[in-house]
Amino acid sequence: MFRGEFVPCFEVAARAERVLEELRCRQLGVIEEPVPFDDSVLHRVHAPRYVDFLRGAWDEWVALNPAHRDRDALPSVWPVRQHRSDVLPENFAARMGLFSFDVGTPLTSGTWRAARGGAACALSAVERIRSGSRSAFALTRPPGHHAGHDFFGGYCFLNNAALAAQALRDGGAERVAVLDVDYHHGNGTQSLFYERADVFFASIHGDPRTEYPFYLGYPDEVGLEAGRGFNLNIPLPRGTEFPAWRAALAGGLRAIGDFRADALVVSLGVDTYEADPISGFRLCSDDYLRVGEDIAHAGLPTVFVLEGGYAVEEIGVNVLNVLEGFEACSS
Ligand code: Q9C
Ligand code: ZN
Repeated sequence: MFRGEFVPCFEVAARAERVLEELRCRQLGVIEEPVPFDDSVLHRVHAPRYVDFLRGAWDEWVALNPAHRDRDALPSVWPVRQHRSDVLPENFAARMGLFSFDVGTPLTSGTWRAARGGAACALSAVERIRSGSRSAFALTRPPGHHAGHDFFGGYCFLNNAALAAQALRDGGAERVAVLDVDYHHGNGTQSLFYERADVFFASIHGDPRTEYPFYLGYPDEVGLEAGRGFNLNIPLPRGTEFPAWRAALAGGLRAIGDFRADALVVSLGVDTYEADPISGFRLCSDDYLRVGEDIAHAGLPTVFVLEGGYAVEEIGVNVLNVLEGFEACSS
């Protein structure tokens, strides 16, 4: 749902297929299926009642009316400030609104399976790191960084990067950094770790004064309580080109270095690309090689998690350029 009409979704299965195709083509590392996991792992990041909702949502939607079988579910009503979010309504639409923040994120018949599969990829990538690999890439789709403790939006349902960061912590890493380079601010990830000193969140993104998700991502958001000083937002204006973007990346990486992280999770969105249909930065395909190199120079075990990137034709090349640049500088 966009500007009052139904339009084709930008977040499509072909995105993942293009990345997989390019992965096969460049023969960078080994490609593995994710390892199964128990849903209780999701509760390390997400509220149980939220996970329960997502798991059952499609069947509930179809139970309301069999005609819903070929219609996406979208929210239509939301609690705002001073409304209650402690009581769980019985009404399906009311629960859907409680757990979401935009009307552009349809829930479809395959949503739970795909989101859960993405979470499995992120957790399996962490396992790879734990068994000694320098890096692993989770080919996740739908993306995750807009999903919070109990909300979906921005095409995201389960926060794959946050699940990876938490799994690294649970596996013994003392300090984990999340570097979010997607065009859009990672509002879900930031809010999950905002009061924590063990997970540093740094994000480079379109200025929230004009860019989605609008309500978070300003530079004065530095963390709260124990988390104070462990959140870094670097917003840049629409139209930003690679030299300025790269300088912001250097700033993010410097902060991560000062934090003395044991491991790094990269929320890898390539919607910073010049031809992205919904974003406003101007990175070129070759620039992504430099992005990978710069990230590699942090010298950390690194889990890459795919986020946005909607120029479907070029998404594979752009993602693989990051991974190839990283690889070239880490062996
Ligand atoms: N014209 C991620 O990149 N607004 N999410 C779309 C469409 C929502 C992007 C406006 C963008 C969400 C993970
Ligand atoms: Zn994005």
